Amino acid sequence: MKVLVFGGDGFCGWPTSLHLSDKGHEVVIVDNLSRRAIDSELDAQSLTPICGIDERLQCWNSMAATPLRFALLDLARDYDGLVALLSEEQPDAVVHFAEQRAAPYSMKSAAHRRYSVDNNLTGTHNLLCAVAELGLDTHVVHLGTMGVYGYGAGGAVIPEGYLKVQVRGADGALEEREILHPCDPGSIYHMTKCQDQMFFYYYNKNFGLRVTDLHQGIVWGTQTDQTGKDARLVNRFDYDGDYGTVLNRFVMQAAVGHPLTVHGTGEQTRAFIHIQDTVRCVELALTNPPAYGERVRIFNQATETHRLIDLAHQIRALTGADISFAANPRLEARANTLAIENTGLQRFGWDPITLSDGLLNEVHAIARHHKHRCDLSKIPCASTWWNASREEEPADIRVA
Ligand code: NAD
Ligand code: USQ
Repeated sequence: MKVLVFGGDGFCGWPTSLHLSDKGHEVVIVDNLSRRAIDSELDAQSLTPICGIDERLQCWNSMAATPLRFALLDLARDYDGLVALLSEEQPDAVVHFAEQRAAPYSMKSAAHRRYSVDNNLTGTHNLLCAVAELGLDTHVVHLGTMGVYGYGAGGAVIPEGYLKVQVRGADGALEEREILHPCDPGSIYHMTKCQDQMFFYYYNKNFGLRVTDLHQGIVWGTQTDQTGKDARLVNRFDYDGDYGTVLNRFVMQAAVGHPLTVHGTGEQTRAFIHIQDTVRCVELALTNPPAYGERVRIFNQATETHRLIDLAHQIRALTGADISFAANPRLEARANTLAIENTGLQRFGWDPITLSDGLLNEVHAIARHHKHRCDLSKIPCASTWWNASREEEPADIRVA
């Protein structure tokens, strides 16, 4: 299969590109390297020393049966370039990772909110519009987020994208319908993912595009079978207050002797998935495309849910780290329950990796190995989600 991986230089996109290439697919990475530019803007580097894209490709291609190719392209700004690329390559599928993905970054300032919206929404729309304009038979696989549902279902199991509801028909009788699950975004970033869904719905309905939307939980871990093959292939490990995600941050904080930074009570519950499973799930989505005429296919790409405080205790038990509680810079419920359905991808053969599989030790070892690269000043989360000019932190939002 020929696959274009948009955002293939990023944390999820790079290991996915290597995995697909390893499986014999023809892969072209398409990226504008904006994530590397944001590293410079924030003066924050990956904990692992990632190589430039040329060196990455050279290294992989020296050992791969099918060479990886690269196209430098801004999905949101270069529509003509995109049309030319798709027309030239005629891919069987595209994987769309190419969005600004950090919720705190999207909440830093008006400029960051506008950039996140412009980049994510225009990028997604350009991709769909170009596939439709060219009349391509290309399956679009998109990385969405569990955060589109919000975290306030109060223990009701979150289905895979569609919710069964009852409406009263013209004859007064109750009829069952399935609707897109209501959205409840917490950040501007999450809002862009909610709006992406409407683009998918429209292009699927009006142009017959085949789309799979993978609502992914928080990804943890760094290395996959392929990125571990050579130091030049190492995946990125974000730990800073904007891009670092909670579980990797806790493990890395333990490695550098920093107290684990729990926001608020730590009773927030979130969904998680290991990076090795990200790459497997994307492959399963690609090799099991929706049929023509099928509505947008949505899977919850998440393995398990945990309360943050329980994760912190688990890491303390593993490493002896201290736990600190900071005022929550975000506007989110102090505590929530989260139950999710995730059988869709398992039906295609996904056997999920869980926290109990021992991979936390591997992440800790990687963090310890590179801890000399950590800039402790980058650890605090400085992006507040409420109006900082107000004197007091707002009251907690809806508690599930
Ligand atoms: P990342 O920031 O590491 O990678 C995104 C890549 O896309 C970067 O290489 C960036 O340069 C590129 N990109 C961004 N805008 C672009 C544009 N306009 N044109 C071309 N390239 C562009 O992010 P990630 O962690 O790899 O996440 C990838 C996707 O998965 C995102 O859409 C994100 O929302 C989703 N996701 C990530 C997580 C997670 O925990 N990391 C969890 C759920 C969903
Ligand atoms: N948190 C802490 N301490 C920290 C960092 C975060 O307690 O040091 C808390 C946050 O307040 C929040 C939770 O941990 O309650 C999750 O934060 P996060 O930064 O790990 O994850 P999030 O902002 O939700 O975003 C990440 C990815 C995003 C993806 C999302 C999946 O960056 O791309 O969409 O996870 S999900 O959370 O399922 O929506």
